[in-house]
Amino acid sequence: MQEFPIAKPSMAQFKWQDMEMGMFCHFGMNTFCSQEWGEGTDSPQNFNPSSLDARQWAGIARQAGFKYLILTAKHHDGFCLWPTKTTEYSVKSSPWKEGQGDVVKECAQACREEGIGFGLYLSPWDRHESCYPDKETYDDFYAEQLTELLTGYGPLVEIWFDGAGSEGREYDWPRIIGLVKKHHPDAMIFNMGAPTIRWVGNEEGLAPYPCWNRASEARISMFTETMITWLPETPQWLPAECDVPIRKHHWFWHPDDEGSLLTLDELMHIYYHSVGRGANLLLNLAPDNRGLIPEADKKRVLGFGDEIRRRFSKPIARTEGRGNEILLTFSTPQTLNHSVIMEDILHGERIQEYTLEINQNGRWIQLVHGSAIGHKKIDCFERLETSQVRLNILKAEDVPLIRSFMCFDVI
Ligand code: FUL
Repeated sequence: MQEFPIAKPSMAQFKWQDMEMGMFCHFGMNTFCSQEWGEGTDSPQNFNPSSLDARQWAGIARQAGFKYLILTAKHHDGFCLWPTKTTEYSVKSSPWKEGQGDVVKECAQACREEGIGFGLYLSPWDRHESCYPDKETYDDFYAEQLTELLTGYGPLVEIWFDGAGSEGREYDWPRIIGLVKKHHPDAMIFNMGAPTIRWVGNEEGLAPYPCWNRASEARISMFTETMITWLPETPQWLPAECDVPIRKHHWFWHPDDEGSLLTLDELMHIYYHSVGRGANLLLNLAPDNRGLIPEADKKRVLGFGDEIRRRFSKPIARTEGRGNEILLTFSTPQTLNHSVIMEDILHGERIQEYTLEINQNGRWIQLVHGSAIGHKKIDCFERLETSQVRLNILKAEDVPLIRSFMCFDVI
C-alpha cells in the first residue's frame, strides 16, 4: 500500500501530452527591427508585413506533424499583434492593412481551418507600457489584455507565461490564473502562477533523463538561480515542454541568417531527447518580414516531419498489457534497432526501472536499462535480429500499465 496517492494527470494534461509536438511562432516588432529583445521604443510604423499569411504557418505546422501552434501576441517590447483597447502600441497604429488588421485573429482562424490547436504567449514583462513600474495599475492592464485574448479568439490549448525579465517582480497570479481557468479551464498554463505544464530548464529542446512528470522535479527560473514560487493549487502532475528555435539562439526572424538553421540530424537529436523522453516539443519557426515562414525553414521542418513518420509510422510489431513482463513475439525473425514504449499515464507514472532484452538462440541479451517511461520513451540500440523482445519492469510504484510497446527497424 502506498502512503501517498500517486500523482496523475488531469484529462486536459493527458490530451496535451498526447499532442507531443507544437510549433512556436515568434513574430512582432522585433521581426522588422532584426532584434530579439526590443526596448519598446520602435515605432509602430515599422510593422508592415507585405504578404502575411497565417494559413501558411498553420499549414506548415500541420503538415510537419505539429498538433498545436503558439503565437507571441505580445513579446517583451509590448507591441500587440491584436487591436487591443489597452494601448495604442499595437497593429492598430501600424501601416499594415491600414491599421485594420489582427494577426491573432488570422492565426486563430488558420489553426481552426487546419485542425490544430491554438495557444498564445503574452509576456508579463512589458518594456513599452508606462504603467509597468506601478504594480497595481499594470496588474489591471495585464488582466485586461489577457481577458481580450481569452474571450476574443475561440478555444485556446495553452497560455505561455514567460518569466524572462520578471525576476523579483510579483504579478497578480491568483487573478491571472483565475481568468484562464474561467474562460479556458482546459488550456495548459506554462510555468508561472499555478502552472499545469513546466519549462524543461533549457532552450535547446533537450529534456534530462529521467524527466519525471512530478511538480517537484523543476522549480528553477531560467535567468536566476532562485526558486519559482507557485500557487498552492499547482497540480502534483506537471509535465515538461521543451522550447527551442529552429534557428540557433534566434526566436525572431533576422535577415541573412539561414546559416543558423538546425540540420535535420540536430532536429532528430532534439526529437529523441524531448518527445523520446516523454516531454512535449515546442519548436519555434519565425515568420519573416513578409509575414511568411521562409522557404528554407519550411523545407527543413517538413523534412523533419517526414523523417519522424519514416522512422516511426510502421512498427514491426505492437502490443500492450499490464504486469512486470511484456513480450513482443514475431512469427519470423526480424531485425530491429528501436523501441517505443508508452505507459498508461492516466493512472500515474508507475514505472521506475526497466530493462529491454532480446532473445537470441534461447539467451536473453539486455539492450537497454532505463528508469522513467512515462508518456513515451524511445530507445535506440544496435541493429540485431530476433524473434522475441522482452520488456522487464524491475521497479514500479504500482502494477505497470503499458499503453503501447512497439519495435522498429530504422535504416
Ligand atoms: C525567453 C524570451 O526571453 C525569448 O525572447 C523567447 O521568447 C523565449 C521563448 O523565452 O524567455
